[in-house]
Amino acid sequence: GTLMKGKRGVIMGVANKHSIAWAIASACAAQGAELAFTYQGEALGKRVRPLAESVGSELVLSCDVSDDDAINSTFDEIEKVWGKIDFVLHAIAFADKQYLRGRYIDTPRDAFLQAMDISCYSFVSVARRASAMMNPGGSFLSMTYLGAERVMPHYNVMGVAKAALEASVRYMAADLGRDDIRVNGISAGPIMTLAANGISDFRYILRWNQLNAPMERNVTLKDVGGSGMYLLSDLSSGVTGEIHHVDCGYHTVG
Ligand code: 0WD
Repeated sequence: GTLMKGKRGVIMGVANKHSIAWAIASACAAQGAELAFTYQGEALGKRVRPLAESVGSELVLSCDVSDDDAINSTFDEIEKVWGKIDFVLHAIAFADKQYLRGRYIDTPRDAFLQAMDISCYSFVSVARRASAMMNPGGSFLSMTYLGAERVMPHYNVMGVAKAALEASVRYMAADLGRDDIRVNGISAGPIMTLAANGISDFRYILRWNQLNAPMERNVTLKDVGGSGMYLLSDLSSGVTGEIHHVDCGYHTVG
Protein backbone atom coordinates (compact mmCIF):
# COMPACT_ATOMS: atom_id res chain seq x y z
CA GLY A 1 0.00 0.00 0.00
CA THR A 2 0.91 3.68 -0.32
CA LEU A 3 -1.44 5.30 2.23
CA MET A 4 1.50 6.64 4.26
CA LYS A 5 3.95 7.33 1.44
CA GLY A 6 5.91 10.53 2.07
CA LYS A 7 5.17 10.49 5.81
CA ARG A 8 7.82 10.31 8.50
CA GLY A 9 7.05 9.08 11.98
CA VAL A 10 8.66 8.31 15.31
CA ILE A 11 7.81 5.02 17.02
CA MET A 12 8.41 4.96 20.79
CA GLY A 13 8.00 1.80 22.87
CA VAL A 14 9.16 -1.20 20.87
CA ALA A 15 10.59 -3.74 23.31
CA ASN A 16 10.45 -6.78 21.04
CA LYS A 17 8.51 -8.22 18.11
CA HIS A 18 5.45 -8.81 20.31
CA SER A 19 5.18 -5.12 21.23
CA ILE A 20 2.07 -3.19 20.19
CA ALA A 21 4.43 -0.46 18.93
CA TRP A 22 6.02 -2.92 16.54
CA ALA A 23 2.61 -4.02 15.21
CA ILE A 24 1.64 -0.42 14.45
CA ALA A 25 5.09 0.38 13.06
CA SER A 26 4.88 -2.61 10.67
CA ALA A 27 1.44 -1.54 9.47
CA CYS A 28 2.73 2.01 8.80
CA ALA A 29 5.86 0.73 7.04
CA ALA A 30 3.68 -1.52 4.87
CA GLN A 31 1.89 1.66 3.72
CA GLY A 32 5.14 3.38 2.80
CA ALA A 33 5.89 5.40 5.95
CA GLU A 34 9.49 6.17 6.84
CA LEU A 35 10.15 5.41 10.51
CA ALA A 36 12.48 6.32 13.37
CA PHE A 37 12.53 4.21 16.54
CA THR A 38 13.32 5.06 20.14
CA TYR A 39 13.99 2.49 22.83
CA GLN A 40 14.79 2.41 26.53
CA GLY A 41 18.27 1.16 27.44
CA GLU A 42 20.83 -0.83 25.45
CA ALA A 43 19.33 -4.24 26.35
CA LEU A 44 16.21 -3.33 24.37
CA GLY A 45 18.29 -1.51 21.76
CA LYS A 46 19.76 -4.87 20.74
CA ARG A 47 16.24 -6.16 20.04
CA VAL A 48 14.91 -3.01 18.39
CA ARG A 49 17.76 -2.41 15.94
CA PRO A 50 17.20 -5.52 13.76
CA LEU A 51 13.45 -4.87 13.72
CA ALA A 52 14.04 -1.27 12.64
CA GLU A 53 16.46 -2.37 9.93
CA SER A 54 13.89 -4.84 8.60
CA VAL A 55 11.65 -1.90 7.67
CA GLY A 56 14.54 0.17 6.32
CA SER A 57 14.86 2.49 9.32
CA GLU A 58 18.26 4.06 9.97
CA LEU A 59 17.21 6.29 12.86
CA VAL A 60 17.26 4.19 16.03
CA LEU A 61 17.80 6.19 19.20
CA SER A 62 17.87 5.60 22.93
CA CYS A 63 15.32 7.65 24.86
CA ASP A 64 14.28 7.22 28.49
CA VAL A 65 11.01 9.16 28.58
CA SER A 66 11.23 9.78 32.33
CA ASP A 67 13.85 12.41 31.41
CA ASP A 68 12.80 15.60 29.57
CA ASP A 69 16.40 16.27 28.47
CA ALA A 70 16.50 12.82 26.85
CA ILE A 71 13.20 13.51 25.06
CA ASN A 72 14.40 16.90 23.83
CA SER A 73 17.78 15.65 22.63
CA THR A 74 16.21 12.65 20.88
CA PHE A 75 13.89 14.90 18.90
CA ASP A 76 16.77 17.36 18.29
CA GLU A 77 18.64 14.51 16.61
CA ILE A 78 15.65 13.51 14.53
CA GLU A 79 15.11 17.15 13.54
CA LYS A 80 18.72 17.39 12.36
CA VAL A 81 18.21 14.46 9.99
CA TRP A 82 14.59 14.89 8.90
CA GLY A 83 13.66 18.50 9.66
CA LYS A 84 9.94 17.80 9.98
CA ILE A 85 7.89 14.81 11.11
CA ASP A 86 4.30 13.72 10.47
CA PHE A 87 3.42 11.42 13.35
CA VAL A 88 4.49 10.00 16.71
CA LEU A 89 3.38 6.76 18.35
CA HIS A 90 3.76 6.65 22.14
CA ALA A 91 3.34 3.04 23.29
CA ILE A 92 5.03 3.28 26.67
CA ALA A 93 3.84 2.59 30.19
CA PHE A 94 5.39 1.56 33.46
CA ALA A 95 4.31 0.78 37.00
CA ASP A 96 6.19 -1.19 39.63
CA LYS A 97 4.96 -4.76 39.23
CA GLN A 98 4.63 -5.04 42.97
CA TYR A 99 1.61 -2.71 42.84
CA LEU A 100 -0.18 -4.39 39.93
CA ARG A 101 -1.84 -6.67 42.47
CA GLY A 102 -3.57 -6.32 45.81
CA ARG A 103 -5.38 -3.12 46.75
CA TYR A 104 -5.03 0.15 44.79
CA ILE A 105 -5.39 2.03 48.05
CA ASP A 106 -2.04 0.65 49.20
CA THR A 107 -0.07 2.26 46.35
CA PRO A 108 2.74 4.35 47.87
CA ARG A 109 3.31 7.91 46.68
CA ASP A 110 6.55 7.18 44.82
CA ALA A 111 5.04 4.27 42.87
CA PHE A 112 2.00 6.41 42.02
CA LEU A 113 4.16 9.28 40.79
CA GLN A 114 6.40 7.00 38.73
CA ALA A 115 3.42 5.34 37.01
CA MET A 116 1.95 8.79 36.24
CA ASP A 117 5.31 10.14 35.09
CA ILE A 118 6.18 7.40 32.62
CA SER A 119 2.69 6.36 31.53
CA CYS A 120 1.04 9.79 31.26
CA TYR A 121 3.32 12.81 31.55
CA SER A 122 5.87 11.42 29.07
CA PHE A 123 3.23 11.69 26.32
CA VAL A 124 2.71 15.36 27.19
CA SER A 125 6.43 16.07 27.14
CA VAL A 126 6.90 14.19 23.85
CA ALA A 127 3.95 15.96 22.22
CA ARG A 128 5.22 19.39 23.30
CA ARG A 129 8.67 18.84 21.77
CA ALA A 130 7.55 16.88 18.73
CA SER A 131 4.66 19.20 17.79
CA ALA A 132 7.24 21.99 17.30
CA MET A 133 8.64 20.03 14.33
CA MET A 134 5.42 18.51 13.02
CA ASN A 135 3.84 19.19 9.64
CA PRO A 136 0.17 20.20 9.43
CA GLY A 137 -1.92 17.03 9.14
CA GLY A 138 0.27 15.49 11.85
CA SER A 139 -0.94 12.86 14.29
CA PHE A 140 -0.06 11.74 17.82
CA LEU A 141 -1.23 8.39 19.16
CA SER A 142 -0.91 6.75 22.58
CA MET A 143 -2.09 3.42 23.98
CA THR A 144 -4.57 2.96 26.79
CA TYR A 145 -6.74 0.28 28.40
CA LEU A 146 -10.30 -0.18 29.70
CA GLY A 147 -8.89 -0.11 33.24
CA ALA A 148 -8.95 3.71 32.82
CA GLU A 149 -12.75 3.67 32.67
CA ARG A 150 -13.64 0.79 34.96
CA VAL A 151 -12.10 -1.20 37.76
CA MET A 152 -10.23 -4.11 36.21
CA PRO A 153 -8.60 -6.72 38.44
CA HIS A 154 -4.99 -5.83 39.42
CA TYR A 155 -4.70 -2.89 37.02
CA ASN A 156 -4.77 -0.51 39.99
CA VAL A 157 -2.37 2.45 39.70
CA MET A 158 -2.00 1.85 35.98
CA GLY A 159 -5.75 2.37 35.57
CA VAL A 160 -5.46 5.72 37.28
CA ALA A 161 -2.47 6.67 35.10
CA LYS A 162 -4.37 5.63 31.96
CA ALA A 163 -7.37 7.75 33.04
CA ALA A 164 -5.00 10.73 33.23
CA LEU A 165 -3.50 9.77 29.87
CA GLU A 166 -6.97 9.69 28.26
CA ALA A 167 -7.79 13.13 29.69
CA SER A 168 -4.41 14.35 28.40
CA VAL A 169 -5.35 13.13 24.91
CA ARG A 170 -8.42 15.40 25.00
CA TYR A 171 -6.59 18.45 26.36
CA MET A 172 -3.72 18.09 23.91
CA ALA A 173 -6.17 17.63 21.03
CA ALA A 174 -7.62 21.01 22.04
CA ASP A 175 -4.15 22.57 22.26
CA LEU A 176 -2.91 21.33 18.88
CA GLY A 177 -6.08 21.32 16.78
CA ARG A 178 -5.48 24.83 15.43
CA ASP A 179 -2.14 23.64 14.03
CA ASP A 180 -3.95 20.81 12.21
CA ILE A 181 -2.33 18.29 14.54
CA ARG A 182 -4.47 15.48 15.96
CA VAL A 183 -4.12 13.54 19.22
CA ASN A 184 -5.84 10.21 19.83
CA GLY A 185 -5.64 7.06 21.91
CA ILE A 186 -6.34 3.41 21.22
CA SER A 187 -7.88 1.44 24.07
CA ALA A 188 -6.65 -2.03 23.20
CA GLY A 189 -7.97 -5.32 24.49
CA PRO A 190 -5.47 -7.52 26.35
CA ILE A 191 -2.50 -8.86 24.37
CA MET A 192 0.32 -10.96 25.83
CA THR A 193 3.37 -8.68 25.65
CA LEU A 194 6.36 -8.06 27.92
CA ALA A 195 4.50 -5.29 29.77
CA ALA A 196 1.33 -7.40 30.13
CA ASN A 197 3.41 -10.13 31.78
CA GLY A 198 3.78 -7.83 34.79
CA ILE A 199 0.03 -7.85 35.50
CA SER A 200 -0.94 -10.73 37.75
CA ASP A 201 -3.53 -13.21 36.44
CA PHE A 202 -3.11 -11.80 32.91
CA ARG A 203 -3.84 -15.19 31.38
CA TYR A 204 -7.15 -15.25 33.21
CA ILE A 205 -7.97 -11.77 31.87
CA LEU A 206 -7.21 -12.96 28.32
CA ARG A 207 -9.50 -15.96 28.76
CA TRP A 208 -12.29 -13.83 30.28
CA ASN A 209 -12.14 -11.35 27.40
CA GLN A 210 -12.14 -14.11 24.82
CA LEU A 211 -15.24 -15.68 26.34
CA ASN A 212 -17.16 -12.43 26.82
CA ALA A 213 -16.21 -10.18 23.89
CA PRO A 214 -18.88 -9.88 21.16
CA MET A 215 -16.39 -11.25 18.62
CA GLU A 216 -15.63 -14.21 20.92
CA ARG A 217 -11.91 -13.80 20.50
CA ASN A 218 -9.06 -11.60 21.70
CA VAL A 219 -7.61 -8.80 19.61
CA THR A 220 -4.48 -9.59 17.67
CA LEU A 221 -1.41 -7.46 17.09
CA LYS A 222 -2.59 -7.19 13.48
CA ASP A 223 -5.95 -5.74 14.61
CA VAL A 224 -4.23 -3.07 16.68
CA GLY A 225 -1.64 -2.46 13.96
CA GLY A 226 -4.30 -1.64 11.39
CA SER A 227 -6.28 0.65 13.69
CA GLY A 228 -3.08 2.41 14.76
CA MET A 229 -2.08 2.97 11.14
CA TYR A 230 -5.53 4.47 10.46
CA LEU A 231 -5.22 6.95 13.35
CA LEU A 232 -1.68 7.96 12.34
CA SER A 233 -2.61 8.39 8.65
CA ASP A 234 -4.79 10.85 6.73
CA LEU A 235 -7.58 8.24 6.70
CA SER A 236 -8.54 9.64 10.12
CA SER A 237 -8.04 13.32 9.15
CA GLY A 238 -11.21 14.43 10.95
CA VAL A 239 -10.62 12.45 14.16
CA THR A 240 -9.07 14.01 17.27
CA GLY A 241 -9.41 13.80 21.05
CA GLU A 242 -10.78 10.29 20.56
CA ILE A 243 -10.23 7.10 22.56
CA HIS A 244 -10.87 4.34 20.05
CA HIS A 245 -11.59 0.88 21.46
CA VAL A 246 -9.87 -1.94 19.60
CA ASP A 247 -10.97 -4.81 21.81
CA CYS A 248 -13.31 -7.07 19.78
CA GLY A 249 -16.17 -5.15 21.39
CA TYR A 250 -15.44 -6.13 24.99
CA HIS A 251 -16.06 -2.59 26.30
CA THR A 252 -19.71 -2.80 25.24
CA VAL A 253 -20.56 -5.77 27.47
CA GLY A 254 -20.54 -6.72 31.13
O1 0WD B 1 -2.62 -5.95 26.78
C1 0WD B 1 -1.77 -5.14 26.47
N1 0WD B 1 -0.55 -5.50 26.19
C2 0WD B 1 -2.15 -3.70 26.43
C3 0WD B 1 -1.19 -2.73 26.39
C4 0WD B 1 -3.58 -3.35 26.43
C5 0WD B 1 -3.85 -1.95 26.35
C6 0WD B 1 -2.84 -1.02 26.33
N2 0WD B 1 -1.53 -1.41 26.36
C7 0WD B 1 -0.50 -0.37 26.34
C8 0WD B 1 0.54 -0.41 27.43
O2 0WD B 1 0.03 0.09 28.65
C9 0WD B 1 1.59 0.51 26.84
O3 0WD B 1 1.20 1.87 27.01
O4 0WD B 1 0.24 -0.44 25.16
C10 0WD B 1 1.50 0.17 25.34
C11 0WD B 1 2.59 -0.74 24.82
O5 0WD B 1 2.68 -1.87 25.66
P1 0WD B 1 3.00 -3.35 25.19
O6 0WD B 1 3.25 -3.39 23.74
O7 0WD B 1 1.97 -4.22 25.79
O8 0WD B 1 4.33 -3.66 26.02
P2 0WD B 1 5.90 -3.77 25.69
O9 0WD B 1 6.13 -4.55 24.47
O10 0WD B 1 6.53 -4.28 26.96
O11 0WD B 1 6.33 -2.28 25.46
C12 0WD B 1 6.22 -1.27 26.45
C13 0WD B 1 7.57 -0.61 26.58
C14 0WD B 1 8.55 -1.12 27.61
O12 0WD B 1 8.82 -2.38 27.65
P3 0WD B 1 9.09 -3.02 29.15
O13 0WD B 1 8.22 -4.26 29.11
O14 0WD B 1 10.54 -3.27 29.18
O15 0WD B 1 8.61 -2.06 30.21
O16 0WD B 1 7.54 0.69 27.10
C15 0WD B 1 8.89 1.06 27.22
C16 0WD B 1 9.71 -0.18 27.32
O17 0WD B 1 10.37 -0.41 26.13
N3 0WD B 1 9.21 1.87 28.38
C17 0WD B 1 9.94 2.98 28.27
N4 0WD B 1 10.48 3.58 27.20
C18 0WD B 1 11.20 4.69 27.42
N5 0WD B 1 11.38 5.21 28.63
C19 0WD B 1 10.08 3.45 29.57
C20 0WD B 1 10.85 4.63 29.73
N6 0WD B 1 11.06 5.18 30.93
N7 0WD B 1 9.43 2.62 30.42
C21 0WD B 1 8.89 1.66 29.68
